[in-house]
Amino acid sequence: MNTETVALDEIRTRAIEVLRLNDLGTMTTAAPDLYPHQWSWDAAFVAIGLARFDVPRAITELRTVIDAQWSTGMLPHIVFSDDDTRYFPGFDRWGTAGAAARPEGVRSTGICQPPVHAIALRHVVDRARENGGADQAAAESFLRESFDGWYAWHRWLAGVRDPEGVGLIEIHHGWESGFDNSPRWDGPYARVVPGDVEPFVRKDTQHVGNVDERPDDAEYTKYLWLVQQMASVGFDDELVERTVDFRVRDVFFSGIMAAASEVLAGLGEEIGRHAEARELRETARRFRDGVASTVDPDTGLARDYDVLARQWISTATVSGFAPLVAGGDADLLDRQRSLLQGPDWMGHPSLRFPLPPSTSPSSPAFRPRTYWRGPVWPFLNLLLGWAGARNGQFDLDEQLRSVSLQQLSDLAFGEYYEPLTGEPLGSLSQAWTAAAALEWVGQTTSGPERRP
Ligand code: 2M8
Repeated sequence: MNTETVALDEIRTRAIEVLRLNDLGTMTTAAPDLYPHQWSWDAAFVAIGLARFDVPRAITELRTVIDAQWSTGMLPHIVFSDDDTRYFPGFDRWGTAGAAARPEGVRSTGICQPPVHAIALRHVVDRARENGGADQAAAESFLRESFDGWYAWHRWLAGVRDPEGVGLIEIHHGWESGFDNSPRWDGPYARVVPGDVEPFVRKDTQHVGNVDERPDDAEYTKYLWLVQQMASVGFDDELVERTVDFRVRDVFFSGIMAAASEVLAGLGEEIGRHAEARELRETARRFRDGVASTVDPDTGLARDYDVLARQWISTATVSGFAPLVAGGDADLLDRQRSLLQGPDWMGHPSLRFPLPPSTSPSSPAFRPRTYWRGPVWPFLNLLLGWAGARNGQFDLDEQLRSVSLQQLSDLAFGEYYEPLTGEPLGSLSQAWTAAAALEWVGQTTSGPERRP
């Protein structure tokens, strides 16, 4: 056994331990202390990792996500476990108890996160088919059983969050983007003026090494104000849009929407759902075009759009690479790939590892230790690598995979990493980081199935 194989075996073993540590049976907590519940897009990445060693458990993870689906089609961003002690804001504070569309018996929030789920389901089905036998039967049966749910989710997003058909998803909270306190949202949040926010005591700051890594109390007050606004109208889709002080077309969310709609179309075709597949391919095209239309000709980066202020958002964050995720025009993808590998991003000379930081180190908004304002997020690199391989950019996929594995050989499975020092920050034993590691190790050891 050479050194690389030993290291990979160890990463795999420890990553499995992390997923087991976070396993509550039917859901995997996003992190052991900081996040003791199931988050929607974390669960999708977790399912990708689980599928590398336990296909039935990967199916269970996705089943928990889909079982929490609201009658509108929305998938809530958190499905709460029974642990009401360690996370704020918990189920009671969300005010979703009386929301008409929430399925009875499932405690959840009333907002959503990016739709990575179909991409996860694709991975689960592929791993199950490689294994054959009971795994294959279970995954194929789950695909048939759950397809209508995923399809309804995509229809809800396309219809309710892009009613004008511009090919961009509108979000109503930074938490919906998953990039919570990214400098992308500084402009929109600067215009949110909270009314009376009920008093609160945060818990997140107790679980990280330094409170400066997390959003501050003023930011949290705005986050809670938006929740209160949505709760005041029972999380009704139409009323929320008219009420809430944060309305932004999120380009990265939209890129994922394009990619996942294409993937879901392919899964639909495999089970004979041709009409739905045609519609999903059309949805994918609409969002690919929508994402491409936001690209700033000066910077080459895609942009969000602040609906209330009628302004483009041009901060240099990794979300500017939404076209790579969405797919589409070969020239645009080539330009984006060069930009990503260039000196403002992965090629920046100060980086410990050549991996994309969440904000460009060349931007004045870059904060290397603060959550979504600069650190490297391994799960995002998995997504970018997957997209790169799908786009035929195998060098990008390979670089992201091999360098990320070097970074993760510290075995801390940090929530995010300091880009200049490589230090793990936020929560350790973060589930989707372990899952990303498992997927990368699996790709290396089980053969180059995604490469030419
Ligand atoms: C972070 O977000 C939650 C709120 O949803 C939080 O800070 O309390 C984000 O990184 C988000 O993208 C992620 O899904 C979640 C759980 O890992 O944590």
